[in-house]
Amino acid sequence: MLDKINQIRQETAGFTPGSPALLEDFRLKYLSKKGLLNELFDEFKTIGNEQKREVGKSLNELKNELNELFEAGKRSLEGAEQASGMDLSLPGDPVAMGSRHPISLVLNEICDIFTRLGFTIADGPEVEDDWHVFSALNFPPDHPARDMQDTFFIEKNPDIVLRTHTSSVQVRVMEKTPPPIRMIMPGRVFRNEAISARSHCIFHQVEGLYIAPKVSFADLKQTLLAFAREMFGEHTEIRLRPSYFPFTEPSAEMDVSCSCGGKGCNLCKYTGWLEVLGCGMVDPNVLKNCNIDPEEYSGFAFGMGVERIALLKYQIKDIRMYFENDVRFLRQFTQAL
Ligand code: 2U9
Repeated sequence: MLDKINQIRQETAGFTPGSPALLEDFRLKYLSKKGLLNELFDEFKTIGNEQKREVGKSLNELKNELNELFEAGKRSLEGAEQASGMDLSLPGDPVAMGSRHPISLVLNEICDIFTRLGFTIADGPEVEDDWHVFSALNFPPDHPARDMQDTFFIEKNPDIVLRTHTSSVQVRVMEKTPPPIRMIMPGRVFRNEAISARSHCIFHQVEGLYIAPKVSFADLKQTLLAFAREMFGEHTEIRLRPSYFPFTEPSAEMDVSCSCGGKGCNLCKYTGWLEVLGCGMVDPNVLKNCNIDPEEYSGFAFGMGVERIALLKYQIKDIRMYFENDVRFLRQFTQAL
C-alpha cells in the first residue's frame, strides 16, 4: 500500500489546474466517493495490525496533501479569474449573425434564375487588354469609351485597361469554345466616372450570351421575360425600346412594369416602367472576331447593372450606400441568405 500512496504522491506533485474542468477531474479521480483515496481507505481496513500504524500515518498525510492541492488549485483559479477581471461563470458573448451584402443577394438571385434557364457561369480577369474589352466588340477607334475620361488605362501601357464590362469574358469564351454557348458572366467592372448618387466607378454586371444555330430575337424576348417574372414577380410585363450598342444589332433597352402600375410612384417617375437592362442580337462582326461563323450561328446578348437592379428591388436611394459599410444599412438584409 505504501507503494500505491507514493505513486499517487508522485503523479499529483505540483498539480496546478489550468481550468476549472481540470480541477474537477482531479477531484473526481482522487477525492470523490469512488476516488482513489477512498479506495485506499477501504483497502486499509483489510491490512494486518502490524502495518496499520505506518500505513495509516502515510495515508492520512496523503489525504491532507491531496485536499491541500485541491484547495490551492481552487484558489489559483479564482485568483486568475479576479486578476483578469473575468467572471467565468457568466454566459459567453453572443456571436451576432451577419447578413449577405445586398449586391451579393441580387447577384446570386440573378445567377440562380439563369442557371435554372440552362445558362452556365463563366469568370475572367478584371485587368484586360484592349482587344477583349473594345476591339473584338466592334468599338470604333474614336468611341468615347476608349477615352481616358471613361476608362482606367495603365499609363505605361495603353493596351492594358480595367474592364468596363464583363463582355470581355464572353469574347474569351467564344474564342475558345465552339457553339452552342449559353453562359452568363457576373463580375466587377470599372469606369472612370464621377461618383454620385446614381453612378460609381466600381460596379457589378451580369452579362449573358446565347449562341447556337437559328437563335432569334424571339428567343431573346422570351428568355428575358422569364427572367423578369422570376426576378420582379409573375405579373411583370416587359417592353423593349430600340437602342444602340457597338456589339449588338439590332439593340434594345428593356423596361419592366412598375408595381404601382404607373398610377403614382416616385420610383418609375409616374411612367409605369423601370429600365433594367440592355440587350440585342450579337453583331455578325463580333462573331467573326471571335472565330464563329455568322452564316452558321446567331446569338443574343444582354447586360445589366446589379447595383441598379438592387436599387429597384430594395428601393435604395443612393448607390454610395453599397460601399459605405454602414451596419445600419447592411443589417436590413438579414432575410434569405
Ligand atoms: C458579346 C456580344 C454582345 C452584352 C450587352 C448590354 C447590351 C448593355 C449595359 C447594361 C447596364 C451595361 O451595366 S451597364 O451599364 N449593358 O446594355 N450588354 S448587350 O452584349 C454582348 C456581350 C458580349 C460577345
